[in-house]
Amino acid sequence: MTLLVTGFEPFAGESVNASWLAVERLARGWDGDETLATALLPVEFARCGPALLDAIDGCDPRAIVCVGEAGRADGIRLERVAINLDDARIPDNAGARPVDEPIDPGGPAAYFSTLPLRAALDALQSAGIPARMSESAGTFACNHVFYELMAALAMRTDVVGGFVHVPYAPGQRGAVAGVPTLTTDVAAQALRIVLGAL
Ligand code: PCA
Repeated sequence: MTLLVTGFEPFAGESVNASWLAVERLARGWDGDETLATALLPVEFARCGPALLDAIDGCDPRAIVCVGEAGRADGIRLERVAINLDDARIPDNAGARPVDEPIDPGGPAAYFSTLPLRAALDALQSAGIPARMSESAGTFACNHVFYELMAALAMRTDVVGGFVHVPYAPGQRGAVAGVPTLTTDVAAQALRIVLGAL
């Protein structure tokens, strides 16, 4: 069986994205029984969903965990709900800045994650990793991908999926004094734990 984990390209003037650093680190140290597939998604409203769907088609996973960076998050955020809304505070990497736009005008208002989030949270906390449930993945590209993921899985009972936000990695531009960070090693360990809860 295959597990698909995705991360994002850098955005907002950063040269790296903590989510992709963590996914790369996870993949490098992977020794699980299942095959781990990874994909790097563009921070572009128009292209991130199709890129995710291509990756899913390419590896036929039984579970999909999309990972994004949430600067200023103080720990791992297990996203519970994707909402049908694009509302960008800054332009994406292609210069698009949708405001107050539905992702799918005919779609439901929201979808819930189908990952075992409670088990994942308990395991993260037992491992001493700062983590919490989150009721909003925002209204930028991460929520957009999360919504498109859950829409694609809505008719499938054989595949689970969801979204996890990680804080900045140390050394990122946005990680100025007072902003919490999580090392890439710990973020990768957190992703391993989330996969272990499946
Ligand atoms: N974080 C952004 C988009 C890409 C990423 O890593 C977000 O939270 O929407």
